Amino acid sequence: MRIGTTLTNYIIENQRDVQGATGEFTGLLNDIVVACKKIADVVNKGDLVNVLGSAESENVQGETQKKLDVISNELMIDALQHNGHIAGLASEEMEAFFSVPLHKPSGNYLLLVDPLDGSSNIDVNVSVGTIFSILRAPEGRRAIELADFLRPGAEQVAAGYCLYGPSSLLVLTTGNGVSMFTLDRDIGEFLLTREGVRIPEETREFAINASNQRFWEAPVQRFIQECLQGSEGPFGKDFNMRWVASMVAEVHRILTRGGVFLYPSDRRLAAAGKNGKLRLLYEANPMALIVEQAGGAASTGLERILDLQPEELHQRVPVILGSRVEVERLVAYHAEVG
Ligand code: P6P
Repeated sequence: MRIGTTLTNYIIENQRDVQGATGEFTGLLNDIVVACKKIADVVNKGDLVNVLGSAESENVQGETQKKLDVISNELMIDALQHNGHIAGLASEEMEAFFSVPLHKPSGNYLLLVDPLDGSSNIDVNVSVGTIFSILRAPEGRRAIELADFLRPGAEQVAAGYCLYGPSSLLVLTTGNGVSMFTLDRDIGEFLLTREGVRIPEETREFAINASNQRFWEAPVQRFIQECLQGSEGPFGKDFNMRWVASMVAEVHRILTRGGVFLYPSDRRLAAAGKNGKLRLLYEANPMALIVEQAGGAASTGLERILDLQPEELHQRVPVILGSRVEVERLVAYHAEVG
């Protein structure tokens, strides 16, 4: 596809990749893009429009919401709910899913979204992002049920993220590779800037919150120790470490130059009844699809993320993703301890 083409034209020209796609899929992506442009604008303005800081409320996870968490969620719902391209929507910021009323125009897709991931970074001006996952809605017009959202990530029709950084970038897969689009603010369009993105098979860079080291399980302890041993250790190469505390930024770095990202479960999280920190449906699954479509791998350490059968809307899952060689080594270490 011609570099510089708009995202809308790109989707229209690639619509055949989405099985059974009609103009509706293009319309859905356009709605998501409109929301991302609005989020990019308000994130970029920040203090100028008094949107930083706490919203003085908590989300379903019991985490304090930032004002921009709430605003981003509202922008996403407003862009999606009236246009008849979805039948339902689930969001990190809402305990229950949203179902389009039966008397309103409805579409053949379900959207699952983390409207603003990494928002703890927003007050310190570090990159944040929107993550989205698209499933096909059930056949026939009926009320949407929770089970309609609880589908393995391998069933995603498309997945993507929008990274609000030095550039605002939208990264998308519809199951036929990964493409990147950069927002041209002068014309208000996302333009194709990279296509056929591939993650290097091996890496010298790992990303993990090392302050949790004392809580990690043995396979993760072993892997990170061996990375730190560098060229004197079993990997025979020195490693670099990064931790942005914004999954979208970490995944984008990995798509760009390789790497392995870990947010494993640990004793601290397990004691709180949490199986990891990241959410399966609107963080791990979309990122796993993108990473696999770029030739990488994504696992819990024990299972391929895209194979998991979700049991709850906001369930958490350990995440290890990125360059295939290092992910597979971590999976092997987990297998050794059973
Ligand atoms: P920690 C952001 O809150 C997030 O969900 C991910 O984007 C990020 O990778 C992780 O949590 C950061 O977690 O424990 O380092 O703050």
